[in-house]
Amino acid sequence: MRMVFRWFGEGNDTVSLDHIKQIPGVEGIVWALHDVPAGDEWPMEKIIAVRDQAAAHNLHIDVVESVNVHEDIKLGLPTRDKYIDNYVKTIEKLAQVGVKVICYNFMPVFDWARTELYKRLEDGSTALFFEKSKIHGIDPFDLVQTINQNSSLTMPGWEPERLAHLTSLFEAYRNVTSEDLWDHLAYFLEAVIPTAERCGITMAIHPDDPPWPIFGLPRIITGQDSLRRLLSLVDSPSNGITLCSGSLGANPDNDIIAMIHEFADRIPFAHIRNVRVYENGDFIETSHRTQDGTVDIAGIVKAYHDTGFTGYARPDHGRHLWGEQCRPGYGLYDRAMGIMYLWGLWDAYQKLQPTAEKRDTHESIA
Ligand code: DNO
Ligand code: MN
Repeated sequence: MRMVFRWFGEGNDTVSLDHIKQIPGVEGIVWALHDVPAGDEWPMEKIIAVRDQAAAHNLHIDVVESVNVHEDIKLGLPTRDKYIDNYVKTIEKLAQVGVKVICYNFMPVFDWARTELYKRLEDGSTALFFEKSKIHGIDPFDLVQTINQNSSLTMPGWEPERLAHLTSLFEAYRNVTSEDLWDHLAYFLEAVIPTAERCGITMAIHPDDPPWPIFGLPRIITGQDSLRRLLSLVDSPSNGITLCSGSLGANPDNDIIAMIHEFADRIPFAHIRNVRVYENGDFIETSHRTQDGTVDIAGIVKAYHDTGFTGYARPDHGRHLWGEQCRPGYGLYDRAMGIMYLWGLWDAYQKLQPTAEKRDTHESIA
């Protein structure tokens, strides 16, 4: 398990590379050019700037999260080909600086969706929260109108400046079924995977978060069956998965341990975090510790250990602690503690039963 840490870039993150460097066992950053719009080709000089910043701290840039997919690709519009072209060029450039894994997602319109960013937990910390009733059964067109009339209803991702655009996006998705979305994903992967394979890069899809359709928009990467289908779209080692325990764990029917065993050789990147799912389907993000949520993090780390996982892993979202002002979900403290919990589990499993990875290291030393 190779530990990495998400970093949003100079001036765009409250956590510094100096901080990251001090977390035990972190060897690289998970990064992206957050100021480049989805669909554009990434400029080489900006890529090199991040590489140099990381290198100055002895951190690698092997994992990119995310090169975002333009909506026209997800919608299957004729204009998609030029955005796919740009995507292919970006893959080639990232390969030139040594990138190994590109995380992406195929969620229409929204990335992760939550109803509250700072929900108070019993311990006084705050965390991202999803209240099902606030989202389900709501017609997106009504919602846009309601938000337009009452700005206090604004939710993350629903900032007023996005709203005009949102209405037309919802309009565009009106007749896009989940089968259409699968077709568009297959078209995208058929176009980009050969380049990724030639460049030694693995594309790693992030599951939908939460893993079910919202606002009438289709969502397709939701569990074990859909991950199996994803892998079958293009049969290549470069067509892989970012297995996110928190996203998938929001649906208690998802057996993440079974997924790790089934897809072991196709998971180049693991997101490991916990959530607490309530009986009514609401969920809140918690500390990484197994007992604090409803996802069996200890069992998940054991599954990675038992399958000889040699990929990259990062703690995912964390709570906001000790008054830290940070990007929602991306503070320093809880993610750093999360890493120590993951290492604690990993090291204990390694001591009890060394995996292939450890045996390899021993052999190469001998
Ligand atoms: C949620 C997070 C996501 C993730 C993107 C990947 O679990 O990891 O925000 O970064 O969906 O594209
Ligand atoms: Mn994740």
